Amino acid sequence: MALDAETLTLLLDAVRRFVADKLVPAEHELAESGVIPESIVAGMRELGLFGLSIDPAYGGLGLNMVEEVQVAMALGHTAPAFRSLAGTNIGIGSQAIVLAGTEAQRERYLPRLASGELIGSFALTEPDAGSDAMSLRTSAQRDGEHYVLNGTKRFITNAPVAGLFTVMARTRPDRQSDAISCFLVEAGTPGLTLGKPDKKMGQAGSLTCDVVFDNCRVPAEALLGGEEGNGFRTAMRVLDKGRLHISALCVGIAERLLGDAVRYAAERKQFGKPIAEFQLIQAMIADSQTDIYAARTMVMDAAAKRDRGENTTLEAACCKLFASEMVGRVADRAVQIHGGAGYISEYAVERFYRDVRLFRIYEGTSQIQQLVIARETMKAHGV
Ligand code: COS
Repeated sequence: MALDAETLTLLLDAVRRFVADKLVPAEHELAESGVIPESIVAGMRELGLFGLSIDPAYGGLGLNMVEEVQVAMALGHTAPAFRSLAGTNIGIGSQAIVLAGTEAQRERYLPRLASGELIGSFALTEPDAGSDAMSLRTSAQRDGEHYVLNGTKRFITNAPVAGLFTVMARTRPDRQSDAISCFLVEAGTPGLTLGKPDKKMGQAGSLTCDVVFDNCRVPAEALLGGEEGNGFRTAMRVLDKGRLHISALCVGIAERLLGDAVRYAAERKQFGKPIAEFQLIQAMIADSQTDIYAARTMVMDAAAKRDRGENTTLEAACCKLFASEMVGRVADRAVQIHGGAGYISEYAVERFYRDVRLFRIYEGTSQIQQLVIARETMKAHGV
């Protein structure tokens, strides 16, 4: 469902103001403490950020993809850990229920995910199943009116604060996509425990940890959609959307980094003039601006295609590959323009340089995006 133009403008203005007035000033403190203040979480709830992609019938804003990516770009202008808290509810933590849940599952979870009262978490990755998601070993065995889950999930975003886990588990041992099913497991279920929060290279405040299932018994109604065998395909569909959202976030962060670099270049004087007047600095500015324009255009095009109901597996992978690599290049140039200051944590570019490294890895590495793009391209050519 699309918002009218005026409502969308008001929403984007409100998000941009919230980012500039509340989040950017709190970035440094977040990096030091790793904790998002309650007042900021409350502000995010008030803006409706947790429910961006959830239908208004369940209390969300029901944005279409073109609208959602614009909000993600706006949120990219600050430390990505802020977006990450709402990010799982917007994307991988809610979309399996939106796409494939039963009406009872939607009614039970979507309103609380939309309000941010409940944090959702997507549990696919395992110690021995990363890029090869289909090799996951977590099992779910039917036992009367229950399933019993056993296995370990790794690097699960927002797991330390999640109230609900969307868990991909094997209901058959063979390597077929329909051997994998999806379960909605509530935090506090006996047999579900969490590992210690991971210490990461960047994105302090975005929490990840292991999720361990040890004879964790869930009612049969926890099976997503009430049907076994749809878990893998649902996960892939969820990732198609998630990859577009992450691409938009990369665009927003790159815009922020270029803004920081340009302002620094205008202030910093060497050889008697601002370094912005040197052509070698201008070349880096120009390359970053070109990169951002290309990525933004790709994301908007793919989002519009998705809104028209077309399959965007190929486009989402192209966007994720290009935008995540692009923001890495832009961050690198931003550090270079800052010179020695760019290596010092007082300047935001040092932190962003570490933060953006994750985008080339999670929700599918660059190499997995290349694989998907090549497969889809060959398919389109009948090969
Ligand atoms: N949408 C819907 N269905 C999809 C799909 C998509 N985007 N991609 C694959 N599928 C379906 C296929 O159609 C196939 O269905 P059938 O078994 O009914 O024919 C099934 O899923 C298996 O697909 P495929 O054969 O392509 O599986 P592979 O094991 O070869 O690999 C990749 C799939 C590599 C693309 C997948 O494992 C992947 O994306 N890995 C990265 C995982 C990831 O992003 N992890 C991040 C953690 S979550 S933050």
